[in-house]
Amino acid sequence: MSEPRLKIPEGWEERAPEGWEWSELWEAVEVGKHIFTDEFVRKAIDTGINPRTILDDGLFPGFNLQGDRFTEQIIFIPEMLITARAMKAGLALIRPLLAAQAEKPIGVFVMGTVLGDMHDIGQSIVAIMLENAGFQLTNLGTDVHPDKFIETIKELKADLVGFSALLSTTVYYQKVTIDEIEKAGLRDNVKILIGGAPTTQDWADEIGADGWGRDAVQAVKQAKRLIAEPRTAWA
Ligand code: B12
Repeated sequence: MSEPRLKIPEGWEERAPEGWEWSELWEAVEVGKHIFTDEFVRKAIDTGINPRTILDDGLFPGFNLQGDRFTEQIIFIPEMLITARAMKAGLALIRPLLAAQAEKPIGVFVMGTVLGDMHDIGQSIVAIMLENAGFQLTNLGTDVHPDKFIETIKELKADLVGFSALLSTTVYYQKVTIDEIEKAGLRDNVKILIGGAPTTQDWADEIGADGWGRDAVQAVKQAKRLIAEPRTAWA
């Protein structure tokens, strides 16, 4: 494969104020300058740029460029981690803005990345979008043991739970977690949504999940579908 290149979002100028430039942010995320990223995203928010635009046009280009390099083994874990830290600095500022736009709570959603898996950028974005769609969101983070999911589902009387997995090895723990929920006698109380790059609708069907989301938009669509479906009420 040829050397990965920065993919500039088409039409970004129309979504930004006159004279605005994202290139400094693209580079900051790429090289992992998280303090600069924080400052730049604050400036974008203060300027009134839509948070989704900041995410798509401002934060993703530099992140994706490094992601492609990581996949091609041009860079390795340390470089990818500092890029992820910068990305998360930006996400942390956007999250409350999107949550503030949310409608009244439509359901309790517990999100987490399954056991053995440290990837959390995608699930954080899904969580932010679900919050924005009106779900009351608890994010358990990464490397979540099935017992932790079960404990939290019970404690919060969750309506939905979401399992993210990015590795072809850890998708197996989506199945294990579903099996454990079943064994704990909670399977009829909670709807289960899965996602992550190596997952598919076929995999979701195979492991008995209730839904699968390719991306954050689909995740919200599926969550809204599932919240309307009948399930056993919590005692
Ligand atoms: C960033 C990254 C890392 C970072 C993670 C930092 C962090 N805080 O997340 C670090 C450097 C730690 C890392 C480590 C490793 N990684 Co990595 N990583 C990536 C990378 C570059 C980007 C992943 C990402 O964030 N994508 C962006 C988000 C937005 O996309 P997403 O996660 O797919 O999420 C979207 C959808 O999938 C969906 N979605 C996600 N979750 C959920 C959940 C639900 C419920 C729903 C409905 C939807 C949904 O919606 C999201 C938004 O659209 C990918 C390659 C790539 N370009 O994708 C490799 C990649 C995933 N990593 C890979 C590997 C191999 C590893 C390591 C094993 C490397 C190593 N040798 O140690 C370790 C594993 C560590 C571990 N135990 O988890 C491989 C996996 C291959 C495979 N199929 O198994 C990939 C594909 C790279 C590659 N081609 O080699 N990685």
